[in-house]
Amino acid sequence: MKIKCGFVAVVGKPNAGKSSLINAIIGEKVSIVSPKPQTTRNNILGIYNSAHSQIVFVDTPGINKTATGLDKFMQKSIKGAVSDVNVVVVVCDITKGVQRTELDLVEKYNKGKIPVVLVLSKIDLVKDEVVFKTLQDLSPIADKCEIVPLSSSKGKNVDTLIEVVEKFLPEVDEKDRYFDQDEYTDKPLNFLVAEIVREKALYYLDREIPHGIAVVTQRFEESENIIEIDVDIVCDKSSHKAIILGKQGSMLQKIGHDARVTIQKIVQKKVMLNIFVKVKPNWKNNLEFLDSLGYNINEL
Ligand SMILES: Nc1nc2c(ncn2[C@@H]2O[C@H](COP(=O)(O)OP(=O)(O)OP(=O)(O)O)[C@@H](O)[C@H]2O)c(=O)[nH]1
Ligand SMILES: [Mg+2]
Repeated sequence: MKIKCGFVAVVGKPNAGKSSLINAIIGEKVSIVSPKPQTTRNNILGIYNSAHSQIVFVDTPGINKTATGLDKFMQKSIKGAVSDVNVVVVVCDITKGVQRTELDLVEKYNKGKIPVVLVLSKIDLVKDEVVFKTLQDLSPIADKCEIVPLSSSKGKNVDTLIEVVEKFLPEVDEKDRYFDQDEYTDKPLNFLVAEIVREKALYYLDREIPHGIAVVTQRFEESENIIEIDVDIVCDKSSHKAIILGKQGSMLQKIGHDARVTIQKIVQKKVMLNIFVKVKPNWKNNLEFLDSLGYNINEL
């Protein structure tokens, strides 16, 4: 039997709702989400499987121009994601409106003959009139892309996006699908665990601190009834370490508690989570350390 099968890059500004959209499509937590921009740091695959299709969505970091080794890795990841895909989905937060960045992306991929879908995200936050008006304003580019307004939080119109994307995908023999049908991401559980700790840290910490941390899983031991996990939160300065720990360890306790609850839901097992905070000055420019985190610019 033939199925529709292909790769779809999901790109857009930081905080546009890319990772939320991929989680809504897959129905599992594949990629972490936070109210702060620059949450996603590397390309993460979310694999959508249905009876008649397999669509591999590539979540990417938000488009941004800054200069540390990590930032360069993140921006190169986006370029890597859009080379060789069947479709590009450009996500635009409708509450911010469609701006130059999104229009330029549509133009660029349209010229490169890659089908483009412009997603207007977070429509649950605006009145219907705003959606109509935005669609009207986009009529000059309507021949260059498909436009899908949707809400990942409410699951509204997410199925429409899947239908639109499937139209552009090639038909292949079902035995030629890229991944087994029960796979839904390319990342191992210990990566997701570290990301969930980073998600909770992003939620609780302020200013530059959440963006100045990396989280690494050091130990992941599963026995019949329990999973024991050790993770390091690595930060730039000892003053940051003090804030991450909080008064008598209260901040770390909150991060650890929330992370454990989320991880337990995913693994369906009791979890013992130990978090250690370590200082590694200027780690964002330490290529060896970035490499150990999986942020290897040479592999893109
Ligand atoms: N109300 C509402 N909020 C949403 C929706 N989609 C995403 N959000 C919120 O928008 C914020 C950013 O979402 P993310 O999915 O992390 O955005 P992103 O584009 O992946 O961001 P980066 O990884 O930083 O580039 C989070 O607070 C989400 O909860 C939606 O459909 N409705
Ligand atoms: Mg993201």
